[in-house]
Amino acid sequence: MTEKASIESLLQSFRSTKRFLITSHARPDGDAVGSALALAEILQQLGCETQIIMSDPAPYIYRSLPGVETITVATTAGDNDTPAIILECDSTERTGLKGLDSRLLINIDHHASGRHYGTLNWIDEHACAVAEMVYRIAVAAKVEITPSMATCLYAAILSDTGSFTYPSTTASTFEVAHHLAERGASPSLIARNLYFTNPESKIRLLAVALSNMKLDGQVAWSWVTDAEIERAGATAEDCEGVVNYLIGIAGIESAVFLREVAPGGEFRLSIRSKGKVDVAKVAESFGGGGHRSASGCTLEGPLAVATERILGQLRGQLRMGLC
Ligand SMILES: [Mn+2]
Repeated sequence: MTEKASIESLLQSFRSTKRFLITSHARPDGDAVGSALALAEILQQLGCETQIIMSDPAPYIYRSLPGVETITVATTAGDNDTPAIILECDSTERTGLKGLDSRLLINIDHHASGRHYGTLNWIDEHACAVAEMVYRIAVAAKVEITPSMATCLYAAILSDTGSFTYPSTTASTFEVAHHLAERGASPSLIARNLYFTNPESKIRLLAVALSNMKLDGQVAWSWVTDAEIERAGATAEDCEGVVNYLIGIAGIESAVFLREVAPGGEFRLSIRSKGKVDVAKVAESFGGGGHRSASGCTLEGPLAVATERILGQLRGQLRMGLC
């Protein structure tokens, strides 16, 4: 289906439905939170009632986004008759919410790993963020792009493009950003809220993670244990973005950061690539997903085993590419 046809069928559904549940993945990122908030506003302008439910709260740095207080944190999706719009998830399980499967599902995603599990599906892996797709819906629906909507969408795009640095950043990304800035998004204020309001615990945890760093050839990796997270007074959320420091090293092509989820148990992995390695494929081979240059998955511990498994895959991919 073309983009125009996909958006048209979404708009038909939006116009004929009174109430929507909006959700996104567990441990929501800036794109998940910003896009959900902006989409809720679009739907409200179209006369729909909306409820945003997520299985985890919005990360600290996104708590200044307008409307963030309307997000309900719960483990079940509530009323079975309410159609659900699921943003950037390749399955209903990814939401962390129970009770989604027996209702009308609208799936909007920009991941290469996206699957057509919904009643309606719009997957555009070329979109720099799901927020870009939500923006296109707003334009097609001819709703007013308010300053709060513009702020949420701009923050989502800024974070999901790595501050306009990932390969997904194109001229059209800047066109969208340009329009959002015209509609009331403040680039400097949003950047301040995203990058200069970190909790102290996040920087303390970063110090631990960087002291654990190892380099081998073109691969960098690091980890934090459950005990180290606790000692730093940090949370799982404080681990977001650590991997970007590792991939920032000259000569490194691929980086991985492992966070212990439970003592001796599982590790949550964030994987990055500068382009030679397709880390979406690597994550998928372990049941995860994401983009070519940024992905994630979960591996069983202990740490040495999880590390060897992921490094084996990354080294294998680098060898295959004869890099
Ligand atoms: Mn995204």
